[in-house]
Amino acid sequence: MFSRFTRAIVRPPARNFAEGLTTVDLGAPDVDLALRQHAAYCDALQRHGCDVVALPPDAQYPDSTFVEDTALILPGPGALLTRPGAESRAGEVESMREALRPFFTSLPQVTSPGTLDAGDVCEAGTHLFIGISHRTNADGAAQLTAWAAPFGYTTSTVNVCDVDGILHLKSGIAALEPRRLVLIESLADDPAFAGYDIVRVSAGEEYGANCVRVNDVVFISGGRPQLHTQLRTLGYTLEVLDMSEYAKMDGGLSCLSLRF
Ligand code: CIR
Repeated sequence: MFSRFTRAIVRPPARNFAEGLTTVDLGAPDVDLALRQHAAYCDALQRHGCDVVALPPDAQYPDSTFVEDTALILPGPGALLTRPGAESRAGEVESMREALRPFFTSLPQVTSPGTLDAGDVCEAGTHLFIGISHRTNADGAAQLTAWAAPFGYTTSTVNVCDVDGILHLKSGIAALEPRRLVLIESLADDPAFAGYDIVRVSAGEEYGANCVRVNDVVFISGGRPQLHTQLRTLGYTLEVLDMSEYAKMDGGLSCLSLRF
């Protein structure tokens, strides 16, 4: 079974969203459109069972709308604050600590020399795939493993440093069930995923791999018709969301919320 979410923490982008980090060349985001897309995303979270806590936009950190990177929340161990791999994002964790305090009695944090962006962590039941990326290092992965293992979680690492078009592991993978993964072609044959039921994302639709199971539906970005058909054929109900302005800043759909 997949855990059901009842809460989500989000943070709308600030007016200087375009000053955040990006490796893609899709032009500057339109902040007003990004805000409308964010509102639609929050509305979808609410319609599918989540109480949404919206933190105020924070212009000090233009990437801070991507709240998922700052903490990992798992049934059992609770919440782990991360240590983001990009220096300009390190300070985002402090306000997340305050936002999570009402919900978790203990809030440990990844410490130096470890770095971890939670966008690099894909939870498939009680197995965690951890991407070793330009943001997450082996020490960060080891700290996450030590935190989660006492609660029955296993982990494995997948090196995505040289995978084209991938900022974080979850830019190219989603777990829809404990044993079913959506994967981009360049990751689909990685031995780490052997034995899993794999939904392969067609060329040109890679951004769609960053979809999220939210209770009874799958949130997925618009404009990926083949992947939509593949998932509907498997019996999933889709909540299709326009993510164009977040894609311009290298952000996927999962990064816009912390769900628990
Ligand atoms: C960054 O480079 O950190 C942001 N512009 C995008 C982060 C996206 N987060 C995610 O995929 N988990």
